[in-house]
Amino acid sequence: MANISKINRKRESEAYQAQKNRQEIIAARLTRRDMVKLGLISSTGYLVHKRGLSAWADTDDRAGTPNQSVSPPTTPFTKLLPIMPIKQSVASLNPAPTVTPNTAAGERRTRNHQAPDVGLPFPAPVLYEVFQQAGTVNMSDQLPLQTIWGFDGISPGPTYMSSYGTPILVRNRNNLPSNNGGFGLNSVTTHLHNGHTPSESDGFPCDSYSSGYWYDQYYPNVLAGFNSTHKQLNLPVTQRGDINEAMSTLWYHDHRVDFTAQNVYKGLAGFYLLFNAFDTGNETTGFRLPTFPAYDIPMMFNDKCFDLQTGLLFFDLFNLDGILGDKFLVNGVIQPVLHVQPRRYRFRWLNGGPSRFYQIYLTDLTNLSANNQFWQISNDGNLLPTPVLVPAVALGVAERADVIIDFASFYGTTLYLENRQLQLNGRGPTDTILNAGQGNLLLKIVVDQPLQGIDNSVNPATLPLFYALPDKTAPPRVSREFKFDLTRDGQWVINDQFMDCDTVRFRIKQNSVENWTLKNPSRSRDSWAHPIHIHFEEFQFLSGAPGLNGSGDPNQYYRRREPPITGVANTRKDVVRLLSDSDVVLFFRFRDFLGRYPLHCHNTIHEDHAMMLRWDIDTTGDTESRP
Ligand SMILES: [Cu+2]
Repeated sequence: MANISKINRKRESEAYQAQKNRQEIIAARLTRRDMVKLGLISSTGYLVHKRGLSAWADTDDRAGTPNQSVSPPTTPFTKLLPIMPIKQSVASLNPAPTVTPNTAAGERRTRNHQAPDVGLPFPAPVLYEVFQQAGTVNMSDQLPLQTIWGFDGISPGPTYMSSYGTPILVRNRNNLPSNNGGFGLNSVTTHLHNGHTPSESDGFPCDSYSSGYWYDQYYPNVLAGFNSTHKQLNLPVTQRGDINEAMSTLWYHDHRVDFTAQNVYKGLAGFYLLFNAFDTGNETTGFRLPTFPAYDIPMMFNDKCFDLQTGLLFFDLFNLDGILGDKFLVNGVIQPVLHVQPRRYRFRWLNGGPSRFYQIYLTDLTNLSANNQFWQISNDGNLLPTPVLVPAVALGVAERADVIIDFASFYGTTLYLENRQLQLNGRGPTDTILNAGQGNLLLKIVVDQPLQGIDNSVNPATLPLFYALPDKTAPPRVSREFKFDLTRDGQWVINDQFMDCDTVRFRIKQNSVENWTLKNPSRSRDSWAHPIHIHFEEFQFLSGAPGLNGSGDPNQYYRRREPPITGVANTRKDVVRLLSDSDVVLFFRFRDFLGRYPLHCHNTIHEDHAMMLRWDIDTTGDTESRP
């Protein structure tokens, strides 16, 4: 034991020294090109080991330190889980919103709002104004106060509570400071992941704007198909569309090209919930899901690093694999506590990144052999056809899962949300699921509150039916193939090319069907995994769905080849965990709006370096099969 702890101390000290050296390079403002000239970057694109720059120092990363950072110790479970405030609308905006960009008044939008073109009301009936600004927060009582960048100065930002049929307009004002404290760029563009949003309001990565300017974003809150496959002329335009395309748990975050990882890590992210006549937010109506916000709690998971000496939030600009933090936050606080009543709760889980893959279990530390199953009711933004009983939920970056946990039989018990996915570096998860109690404890849940009234929420064990799945048998107009790969010099590419704002890699014909094959050719078992996100439309799997949560065998979640699609995997999604040596085939229908959108890896480090591409929807489309 003594030897192991001595080795661990040596590795910690090496990792810390490497971190300090990298900070000095950051302070010196050397560009990547400067570093290549100075010999600080190797021919494979990585920081050289011998100068004590690599996070891996001289250790073998497969067996070595399980984290790339060494943060100061913190005492877990002393602070309550923050519940983010609900964003309040405003009666009016000054100046009033305009269809054409109001450049003279400081707006930085470049295209007209499409809403009037498709018959949607303009201005939207509900208006918001949000300020992106610096804020000071307490992430742990053992750490100094941290400066974050947040929507309205908090992180996560306020939660939007929206309804289908009611379009909203959000005026985003960029009031971020020029002093970034070591990382972050005060130029932003906000993406609503995965809204059915017209391009000019989608937060396209290259639609960024500087501090002092603003941008109006129109969110139609309308079902996909409203202007195409389900244009029901007997209904008002805001009521049209395919109910089987309804979404529930979305989130918004900065998407600035090349700086998404830094800006989101700095705090620019929040929840956006969509309700309708079925998913009402009231457990006595519709699908009778637990009432929001009393029993319906959004939870954003992030892992972060803190400087060992200063205790300040640290972002390693030279880690190009993906950043793994050794501190686990839920809603902006390290390892918080939640007190609950003995009844059913809906938790909305979101992996907010930057890079880690989670597999989340419900652990009782006094009974480690217990299999505390719970109900998964959604996968990314939408409800499953019916609840699925699962032992755990796997989440790549940006994936969401809504779950229902019934605490009725746990009164007097303390439970933990535990991430048992072993991951050793930012490249992707290992195949190992740790034993109960050996993983990362994320949240302490104490079932000690008196039950208030009756639990009127639906019992998932009765297998209530939510939405059906949209048809996916229509033949594609085009089939396209995308290879997610690493170049010899350590850069990420899609079909051997980098992101370029001005290059339209392919054009989709509006309202057409496409089949996309996504391939990850990396071979070795611990090599790259990519959580791939496609904007604007959800997809369904035609083959190869990874993360077959409903199988009952948690270890199957990360097997390379999956059995036929059933259970949770048979659903709509907007992120696919593209594991090494795997490929998937996806069904898409691109409807309703025109314009530019991206496809990218949501390991935000990969995204920024530059595993992303631009595609456009227009009225003619092309037939590029390998764009
Ligand atoms: Cu990636």
